[in-house]
Parts: sequence; structure tokens; C-alpha cells
Amino acid sequence: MEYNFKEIEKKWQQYWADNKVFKAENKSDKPKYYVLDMFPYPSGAGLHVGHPLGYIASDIYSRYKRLKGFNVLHPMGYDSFGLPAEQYAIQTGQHPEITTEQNIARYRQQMDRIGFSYDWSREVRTSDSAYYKWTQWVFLQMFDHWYDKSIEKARLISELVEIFEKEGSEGIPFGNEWTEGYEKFSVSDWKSFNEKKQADILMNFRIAYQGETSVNWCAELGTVLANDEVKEGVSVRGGYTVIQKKMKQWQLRVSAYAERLLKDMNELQWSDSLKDMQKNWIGKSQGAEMLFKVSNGHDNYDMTIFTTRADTVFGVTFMVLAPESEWVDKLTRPEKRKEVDAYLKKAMRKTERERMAETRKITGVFTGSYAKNPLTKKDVPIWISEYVLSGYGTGAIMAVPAHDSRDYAFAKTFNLPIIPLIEGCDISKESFDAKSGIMCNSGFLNGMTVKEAIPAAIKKVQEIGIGRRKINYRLRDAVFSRQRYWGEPFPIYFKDGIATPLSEDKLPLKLPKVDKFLPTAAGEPPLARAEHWTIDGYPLETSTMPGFAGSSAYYLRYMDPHNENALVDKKIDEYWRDVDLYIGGTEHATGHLIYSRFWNKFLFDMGLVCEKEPFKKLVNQGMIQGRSNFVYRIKDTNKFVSYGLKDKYDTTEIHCDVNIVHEDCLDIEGFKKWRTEYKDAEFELEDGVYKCGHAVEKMSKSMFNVVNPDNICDTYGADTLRMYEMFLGPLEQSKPWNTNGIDGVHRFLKKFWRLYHKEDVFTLTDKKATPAELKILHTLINKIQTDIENFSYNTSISAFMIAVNELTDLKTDSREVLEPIIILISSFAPHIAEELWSLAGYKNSIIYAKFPKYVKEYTIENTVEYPISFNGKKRFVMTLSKDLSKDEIQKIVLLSDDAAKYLEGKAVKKIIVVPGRIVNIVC
Ligand code: ANZ
Repeated sequence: MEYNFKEIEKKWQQYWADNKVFKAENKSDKPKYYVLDMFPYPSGAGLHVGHPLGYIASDIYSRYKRLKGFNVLHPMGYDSFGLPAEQYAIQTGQHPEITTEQNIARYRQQMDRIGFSYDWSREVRTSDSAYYKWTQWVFLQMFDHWYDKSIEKARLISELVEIFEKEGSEGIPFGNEWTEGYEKFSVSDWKSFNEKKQADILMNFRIAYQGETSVNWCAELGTVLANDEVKEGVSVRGGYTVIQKKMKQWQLRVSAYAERLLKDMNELQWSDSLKDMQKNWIGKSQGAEMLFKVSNGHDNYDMTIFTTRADTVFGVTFMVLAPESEWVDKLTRPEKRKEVDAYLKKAMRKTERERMAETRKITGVFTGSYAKNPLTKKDVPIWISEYVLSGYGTGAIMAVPAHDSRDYAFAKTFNLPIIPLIEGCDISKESFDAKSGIMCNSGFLNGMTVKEAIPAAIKKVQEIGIGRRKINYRLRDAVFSRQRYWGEPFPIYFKDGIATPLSEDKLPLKLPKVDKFLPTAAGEPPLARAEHWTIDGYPLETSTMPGFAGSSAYYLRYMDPHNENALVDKKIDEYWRDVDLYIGGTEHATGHLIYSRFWNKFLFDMGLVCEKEPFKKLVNQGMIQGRSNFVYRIKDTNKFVSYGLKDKYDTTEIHCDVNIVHEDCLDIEGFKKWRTEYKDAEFELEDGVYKCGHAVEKMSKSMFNVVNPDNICDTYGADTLRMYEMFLGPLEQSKPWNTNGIDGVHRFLKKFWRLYHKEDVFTLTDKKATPAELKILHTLINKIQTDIENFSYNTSISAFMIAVNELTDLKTDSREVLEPIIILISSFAPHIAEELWSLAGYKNSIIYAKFPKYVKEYTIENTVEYPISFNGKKRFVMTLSKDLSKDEIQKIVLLSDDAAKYLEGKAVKKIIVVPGRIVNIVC
């Protein structure tokens, strides 16, 4: 019987679906194991072979864990709110729901063909109102809580109201920094405030709050954009101008959790590089805040700056404000106003990330005002420059050009003085940024090392009351509203201008129908077009939630996806607890993976989830790059010359569809059909074929190097696709998709199939396994087990290949040897495994089998190959047990047929046995 993968794969996919074999139970005597993939956004283009890489890896692990006796939860769903469906809706008028539905159907079909072991009964879709009910519900909880820094925990807003009623603002627990600078009020003040005023105060504390923030605003698109939707001052989609604008937006107080997000990372089994990315993003920085007296000639103020180098205060030669800083207005002198305004206009066009990246171009403008150095009492000029960011520290800095490279570049550009503060440092070409050396030019700090000077300087400024120690985090609160249609509506309405939560029984608040998916003429978001977008006559919020809203707690919903009364039932959460293994791309390091951890911590504070971290172990799969192919057209002709001959002519290199190239040889007929302009093309061949050039590039439609997994499944089958993707190289590395090796993997599966067949008949015998067979089997068991545990799947595939070759050579047909190997391969190539398993006589799916037990003894050599010599001449070899005595060896050798042959009836004069080495017979 041939290896008919088409029939086999269809049959088993149907069997798995019909029998719901991958359905996970929320209760079991087995230990639990939760394997999660980052769910996809169902785009119109469908899956390409790069997408399933991580899914295959997690599927192998899930199947392996089932064989190891775990109750495995392995769910899948769709992150189905998002921009592309909405853009398509704007262009075509088709409701994004329809597009989304179609795309999901396509994704599902593609995934089913690859044989994933998902429990589809748990599927979630973020755009489904039964799902987003819970996204809205969590938002309401965040709205109803504040973060108490003194106990590092979220608490109910009603408890804060109680504090205000008893102690006024004095009662705010120490350490709640973001409320600093807010007005102080007594108990009687609080009581005298009207409802609006009280609501405004409470808004400053809520974990989900509405507040002013600087955003990327695109007027043409009528929306705020995320940083990655903006490039060089214009929107990625449409190329419209984007400016930095202060706007009132819903935000999540992620910053409150900065320290916990940092600290709890230690316990996670994540790669160091990913942890570093999060650490840098959170950006903890220990330093000091310091007051500088500033004046614009009329008014005098105290301006606070943040520095990590309080020791350098004697070297401050100017101050710099962020363009958005509130000080800009106060400190710009009338004669400088025009110049400053022109500068601001330019600077505001850039996103923060772009401003930070532009290290070479130095821009700035002088305000005309001065600050007094609190220690030297010298006046220094106050400038404005985009290298100072508004959202970090206080948005104002003291500049020390001798010891900070950005300040140095600025001072050189604008000719400002540079005072060295470290003995012997060379600042002729660049600043001396290292925190080492002996201080000079620094008053009371002179003679100290930098390490001593930093705390000494902070102590001093604290003593004289102009500063204090301060920890800063770079992590910002997340802007949570978008002026878009295709997202979760906020369960908030405005009662006389006061943001009021919808009561829980009104959830889900469903997306309303609108006539168009565009902003209104007045510039309001699309939801403002909906009729009756009100509650009790009060207007509902018109922005929607961003992409990361629905993906922040989806891992919890999978545990209990149909629960109508809770996000997740407490008992069920206590069973599944957290994700044991999460596989996905590093691009989510500072987005989704921060937000999810934050949501989880918030829900943990509320006592709704039992683990403080959601994803115990995380593996980042590498990217699959495209491998492009090229053809070479001789200039001004329709003639194409093969790669090896192209240098003879003046040619143009043209991308050609990789799907009509096989092992770098062009399918000429396919090429002619590919594009009408090539239908009459001529070809100059080499060795009878047209060879294409190749290069590794991003996998993208425009490079014609996108490979659809469906095509691979058609030609080779899903088992080949799965094994081949894993064979490409280490999981965590990026690597090009190169179909050249796929035939080899397919041939291996055919050979594997043949190992179980004799003259086309499935054959397993009850023969006892030989030591050699057992050695091959147990070496393989050990290898596969350790490889899977280490996600080293590519080496597993090589091990299978070696074992199958060896067993084929041995003509093995023993059930004892071959049956366990079906189980071993079933995680990788589940279809062929199921088929062989059923041919072997099993009625149940192979997922109920047990992973074979590794017995080390079988892999240890316990025989010796003895060369047997006669009168010093080697005649034959005998395999004998290592443990035999000299006498026993002598006896066995002399009694053997081979020995009789070489003795030819002669008498043995002497026999020399060197145990473990040789036998020599003298005759
Ligand atoms: C004086 C100084 C002297 C500084 C020196 C550094 C070296 P990290 O470690 O990233 O926290 N800074 C403060 N606020 C800023 C802002 N909003 N935008 C840009 N830069 C800002 O860096 C803190 C240092 O970055 C601070 O210490 C400040 O410059 C600058 F030899 O103050 B420093």
C-alpha cells in the first residue's frame, strides 16, 4: 500500500473533529498543562507558511504533553477587531463583520488542514459581543478601582471616597506619586464640592481614567494613531500628516504597576533578551528631582527637573525644555515668541520615537529666559529642544554637556559652554559619560569619586530643601481610546458631563449600526453617526477600545469561554491557573505582553485570578523569511536567460513567483501562464533547464515569495509541512523558507511508511527485539524526549531519519520496536501516526497512548566485537558479551563453525585471549 497522505490526512482530520478528541475538560485527575498560541488577526491574505511555525511548535508540545499524561488545554481563537477590516469597510461599504467572518472561515480551513490539536469548542473572537462583554466588564472594574502605592494593590474607588470623607486629601496613602501637584483639600472642602468636581478628582485616581495626554493625531483620518501607525510624521496608511496633540483620552494606569511588572519578571521562564526588552521599556531609573529658580524677567517660578546625575550640578551650563512642556509658554519671552512658535510647529510633527531616534540632527531654540543654578548661583539660559521628551521625568532637564552626549552635541551646535567635572577627562571630541573618576570644579564634591558624589549631592539638595531622591519609570499609561468603529464600545455615558459607568446588566454594549465607517463632519468618531447612541437620553462615549483590549485577557476566557456570569469561574481558574507555555513573536514584547501582565495583575488584586503572572514560560519563534526567485530578462527583449549565463548579456533581474519554481528551476509553462506579457517569452537554458537566481527577503506579496501552506499540503501533505517547518532550523531563529529540502522530508515519511510494510502489506511481527534494535529505539526515545523539552525540534527530525535508516537496514519488523516509534512521531506527523496506529490494531486515537519509557541500559554497549585470528591473521569477527570470562570466550570461539573452517582439522597449540580486545589461535 502506497503512502497516500491525501486520504490519510482527510480521514484523520475528520475523525478528530467528529470525536472531539482534543476537547479539554475543566476537571481531571491528571495534572494540567496549558499551551497557548498568540491568536491571529484574521487578515484578508490568509495564512502563509511563516504563520504556522509557532503553531506547529506548540502543537508538537501539546501532543507530547498529552502522551505524557497531562490534561492539556490548547485553544485557538481570533483577534478579530482591527484596522484592516475597517479600512476595507470604508473603501467598500461592506460591514467589517462580514469581512471578518469570511477571513476567519479561511483561516480555520487553513489551520484544519495542518492537523492542529486545538480544542475548537473553546474558540473566542474578540469582536463577538459575548466575548467583548467581558472586555467591557474588566474596563468597568478598572474604572471602579484606584491603585494604592503604599500597599501596591488596586482598591475600590468607594474606599478612596471614604478616605476623602474622613481625612480629605491628607488621607491619600504615601507614595501615590501621580497625584502629586494636585490640589489639596480638607474634609469640609470635599463635602462642599459638587458632584462634577468630586468626579474630576476621582478621575485622577481611577485605573481606567480619562485624562489629557500627548497623542499622535491624524486629522484626515480623524483618529489617534499608535506609534507604529506613524512614520516620518505621516500616517502609514494614506500618508496624512500626524501631529502631537494634547487630547483627553481614556487611559489605563499601567505605570502604577511598573515596579511589580519589573520585579515579578524574575520568576518567569522567558528568554533573557525578551526580559531585557521589557526591562528597558519599563525603564526604571534612580535619580533625583531638583528645583531651579527660573525667571522670564517678570515672573519667578520654581521649576523641577529630573536627573540621574545630581553630582554634576556644578557643570550645568544651560537648561532644556521639551517642546510640549508647560514651561515653554511661561518662559518664552515676547521677542522670542515667533521663533519659538515656528520651532514648536515643526517639532510637534514627530512622534516621540522618531525624536529619540534622530540623534544626529540637533535642533533647538532659546526661550530668552534664565534659570539660577541652586548651588553655583549662576544664571544659565533655558532652551527648548525635541531631544527632551515631555512624558519622561518632568519634561525639563539641567544640561551638563561635559558628561552627557546629547547635551554635548547640543552645546557644540549652539556654542554653549562646557565645564569638565572629572579630573583629567578628555572632552575635546566627545563628552565623558562614564560614571567614574574623581570630581573637580564641583565645590564640596571635589575629590570624591562619582559613586560617592551622587548620593552626597542628593543628600545635600535634600538638606537645603531643593530636591529629593526619585525613582522614575519610562513606562507610560496606555492610551486606551481610538476614534474608530471596529472596536469595543466603552460602557460609559456622560451624565451632565460626568463619565458614568453603565450598569453591569446592560453589558454587552453592542456596536451600533452606522451609515458610514467614517468620522462625522464635525470630526467626531464614527459611533457618533449611530442613531440613539444614548442611555436615558445621555450621550454614550463615541470612541472605541484599541486592539490590545481584546487580547489582554483572552487566555483567561479560554479557560471558561461560555460562562455568561463571569469572565472566568473561580474554581476553573484555580484548576487551569496560568499558561504553562506561550509561543509567539517577539514583536509583542512591549505591547501585548506588558498589557496582558498588567490586566492579570489587576484581576489578581481583585481576587479574580489566582496567579500573579499569566505566562509562566514563553518561547519566541523566529520569523520565516521569504526566499525569492529571480529570472533575467535580456534588455529590450522578451527573452530570458538562465542564471548561470546571465553575465553574457545586459539583463534586468525580475522577481518571479516562487510557486512556479522548483529547486530553483523554473517551470517554464507555468511562467508563461503566470503573466500575459510572458506568454510568448523565449528562454536560454543551461543543462536543459532554466535556473533562477535567489535571495532571502521579507515574505511579502510584492516579492512574489509568499508560500501558501495549502499548496504544500496539496503537494506533500500536512505531515510533511509540519516536519519540514521544524526541520528548517532552531525554532527561535529566523530562517528563510527554502522548499529545496522539502522533497527530502517527504521521502523520509515515505520511507517511514515502508518500514511498516512488507511487499505493500502492513506487517508487524511478535519477534523479540534484538539488542541492536533496542539500542536504536531507546536512543531515539531519549533524544526525542530531551529535544521536545528543549524545543530543539529540528534535531528530533534528524534523529528520526537516522533511526529509520538504521531500522530499514536491519529489516526490522518487530512490533516491540516499531510500535513505540509510531507514538514518538505522532506529535510531529500525527496523521501518518494515527493511520499506522490503527493498522497496528488500535481502535482508539493515538493521543491516548503513553509516551514510551526510556530504558538507559538498552543504549549501553554490552557486547564486544572480537577479531578472531589464526596464526596472527584475522579471519572473522565474533560478537560476544562483555561479561564473559577468558575460559568462556575460548570455549565459544573453538566450538564455532567458523573456527572449525579455519582449523581445517589441525590441533590447537595455544589460544591467546585478551578480554575486550582479541582472540588469537595458534595451530
Ligand atoms: C543631568 C545629567 C548629567 C544627566 C549627566 C545625565 C548625565 P535615564 O537614565 O534614562 O533616566 N533627562 C531627564 N528627563 C529627560 C527627558 N524628559 N527627556 C530627555 N532626557 C531627560 O536618564 C535620565 C537623564 O536623562 C537625566 O539625568 C537627564 O539628564 C536626562 F552627566 O541630568 B541627566
